[in-house]
Amino acid sequence: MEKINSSSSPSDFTTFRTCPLCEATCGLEITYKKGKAVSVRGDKKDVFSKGYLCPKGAALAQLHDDPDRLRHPLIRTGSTFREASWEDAFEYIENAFMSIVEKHGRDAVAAYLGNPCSHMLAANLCGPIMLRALNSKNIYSASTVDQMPRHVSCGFMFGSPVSIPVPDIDRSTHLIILGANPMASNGSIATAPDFPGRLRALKKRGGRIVVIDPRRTRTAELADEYIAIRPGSDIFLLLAMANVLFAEKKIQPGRLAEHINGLDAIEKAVVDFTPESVQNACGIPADVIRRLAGELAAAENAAVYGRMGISVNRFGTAANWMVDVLNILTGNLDRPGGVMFPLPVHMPLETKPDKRKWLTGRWKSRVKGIGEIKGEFPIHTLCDEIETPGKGQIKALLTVAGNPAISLPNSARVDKALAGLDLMISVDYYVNASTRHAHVILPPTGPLTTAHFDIAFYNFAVRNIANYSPPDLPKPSSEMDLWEILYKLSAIFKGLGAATDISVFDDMTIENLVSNTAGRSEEILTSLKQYSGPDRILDLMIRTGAYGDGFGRNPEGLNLEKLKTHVHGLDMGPLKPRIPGILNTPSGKIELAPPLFIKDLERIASELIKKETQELLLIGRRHLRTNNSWLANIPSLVAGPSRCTLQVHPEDAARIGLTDGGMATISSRTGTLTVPVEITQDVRPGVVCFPHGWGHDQDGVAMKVARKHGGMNTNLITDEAQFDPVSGNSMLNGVPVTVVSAA
Ligand SMILES: Nc1nc2c(c(=O)[nH]1)N[C@H]1C(S)=C(S)[C@@H](COP(=O)(O)OP(=O)(O)OC[C@H]3O[C@@H](n4cnc5c(=O)[nH]c(N)nc54)[C@H](O)[C@@H]3O)O[C@H]1N2
Ligand SMILES: Nc1nc2c(c(=O)[nH]1)N[C@H]1C(S)=C(S)[C@@H](COP(=O)(O)OP(=O)(O)OC[C@H]3O[C@@H](n4cnc5c(=O)[nH]c(N)nc54)[C@H](O)[C@@H]3O)O[C@H]1N2
Ligand code: SF4
Ligand SMILES: [Mo]
Repeated sequence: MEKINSSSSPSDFTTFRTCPLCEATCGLEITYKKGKAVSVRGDKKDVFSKGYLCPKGAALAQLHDDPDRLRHPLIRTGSTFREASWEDAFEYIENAFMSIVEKHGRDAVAAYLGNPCSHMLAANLCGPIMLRALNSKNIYSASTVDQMPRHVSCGFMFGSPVSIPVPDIDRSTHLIILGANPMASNGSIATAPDFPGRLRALKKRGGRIVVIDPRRTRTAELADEYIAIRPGSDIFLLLAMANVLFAEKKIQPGRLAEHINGLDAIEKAVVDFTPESVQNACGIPADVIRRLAGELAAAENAAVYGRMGISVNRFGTAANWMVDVLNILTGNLDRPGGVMFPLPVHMPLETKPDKRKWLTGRWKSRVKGIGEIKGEFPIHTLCDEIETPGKGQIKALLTVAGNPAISLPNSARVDKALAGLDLMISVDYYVNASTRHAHVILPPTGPLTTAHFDIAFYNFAVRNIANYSPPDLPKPSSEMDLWEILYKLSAIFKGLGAATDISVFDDMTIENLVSNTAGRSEEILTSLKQYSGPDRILDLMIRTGAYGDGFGRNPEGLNLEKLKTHVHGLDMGPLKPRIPGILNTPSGKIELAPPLFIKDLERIASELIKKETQELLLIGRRHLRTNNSWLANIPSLVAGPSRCTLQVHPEDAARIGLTDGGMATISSRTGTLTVPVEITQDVRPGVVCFPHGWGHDQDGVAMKVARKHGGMNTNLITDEAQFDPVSGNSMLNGVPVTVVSAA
């Protein structure tokens, strides 16, 4: 069932698999000739994406066959690398790791998990096992330059940082989008292949879309109304909308009324945030704010959806919190067409309330005493921990699928810190700006020779969907799958040794996982025997999950074997209400007014009275043909004119003396960049916009195409000292900058 042979030759065939490159999980139809992928199209029969694909998905075969994508481990020799065997690479790591741990302890070894970790089956399921084996406090990830505010707001409100409601866009009649540009990003924390098509369908149904963004994006162009907001000020708008709902007696939580705590506290908290008091701060007139609130309350159903743009600033948690408060006050949480909680096949039906409050700050970072969030430290303090001598100083760093030297704020500092490490181990496809500093690079096998299942993103899908893709091609014997690499590292970190047999470690792992299955562990282990690695964990999760066969208890139920027969995916239908079952707070209710968030309002209110400055505020932008910093080596994705332009409003350009196509120097506390200028009405006056993920021409980067299209790295001017203290999330948008002409 997995492959359809299209001719008599066994090496000519067609496969259907899920694209691993973004959150949209599109189905691909890949044609192979002589065992090589020759075309990638959208799979018309895919139950979720129905044939949609974007230029990145179409380039998946180019990525797989990219000659610069590493096929062998590399070990540093002076300023270059030599190809090494896997045995040599792991032995090197074991020796270096052990010597650092003996001298400096476990916290001296840090890990950074990059964005693709959330896309990969092996990273999702075997990554946590490796981190437990590492047993270091110094864990970091791309989450704190991204969605950590969303986790924190949901953790406190619903009791679990991964219980995140998503906009039910296929049934919505009113959608307010703040700080998201799904026309370019294809959607985020809202898995919806063909997001553009779904938005058009919403309009066709007579629905209304409002986009709130400092830049008139393609999503804004498609919307019924576009509102240009001042960067970083969504919290003021959202508080004022809540204020209006109370003032105009439009609170209507409906069936949620019996499931919420803190309604009075919210009313009190927002009372001073009148539309008049916030209009200057957010740049939106009071009457527009009133109308937005009124329309939201009046809609038959509605979803307020906020993403990157409201998260990566100093009030990210508060803004994510208020988004859900508005959804709750208008009765739109957990109802069709509002925002709903998905129930994927690998999750259990009921979260078992353990009655313990979800907490942050359970332990603190060494240098600045920054609290842990969701088991990790905010990335803004990584360099503090690498640079500051003393017991527990980071001496070694493991990166898995991350490019911190380009993706993190104040990249110049990050780059220097990486260069000074005693040991850097990188699990990555490329020698790029970050991994060029590694002592060992371990490349996992490519995207077409590994299995795929979206553990993370089916949690956020706008329908309950499951789709498993086996490897299209056999993995070459000289390559290792990501899970095998992670288990080898786990064995080393646990002190079991680099020579540990992966299958032995794999058996140990699964035995551990089933050890608490009430007397059935032998029987369960036997039924899981046909699989290994992440597939085996996935089968266990599916069978004990909401739709699972319960290892015989529900014979009609699902298991991996059955799922595999659905080559175009399995659609369990639209989202269903999940409250109260999903709530995991000690009260068993939704906490509308967590004390930590209420307290944060003091800080937020104090910003309201600050006087306006003349500084310009820098925001970022994504392009359909990019994926953060890492697909720039694919020719079809970088073709055409450079996308690294500084967008400036004509009024600002005239005042500063900039010309379209001329050069400007942009500077901040952390650095200076000279960049080409693009004058456009699309950005709000007072805002300049530059994309992230560029700057690939450093010494040692072994990506020929990316080097030619190098571009400039905007994170040389973003500032790690600016962050949201509640979630630790960095501020990447709304960065104050000075721009002058470089003519
Ligand atoms: N093509 C492509 N797709 C991607 C990615 C990519 O790099 N390229 N990256 C993936 C990743 S890792 C992520 S996290 C997602 C992100 O997915 P989205 O959140 O949809 O991503 P962005 O396109 O960055 O949209 C953020 C929007 O917020 C706006 N904005 C900036 N500051 C503010 C503000 O203060 N308030 C408001 N209201 N808006 C603001 C920006 O102008 C921008 O339009 O995309 C994913 N998909
Ligand atoms: N200024 C600014 N900065 C930003 C953002 C922004 O909007 N503006 N966005 C932020 C966001 S949302 C994110 S998520 C981060 C992303 O930050 P990172 O996750 O650090 O960076 P990526 O560019 O996604 O780099 C991914 C790395 O993983 C490797 N890789 C890709 N696929 C695989 C795989 O299957 N296996 C392995 N082992 N390696 C793989 C690639 O070669 C690359 O080195 O950037 C953040 N930085
Ligand atoms: S939208 Fe995302 S999942 Fe779909 S083809 Fe493009 S990169 Fe792949
Ligand atoms: Mo991200």
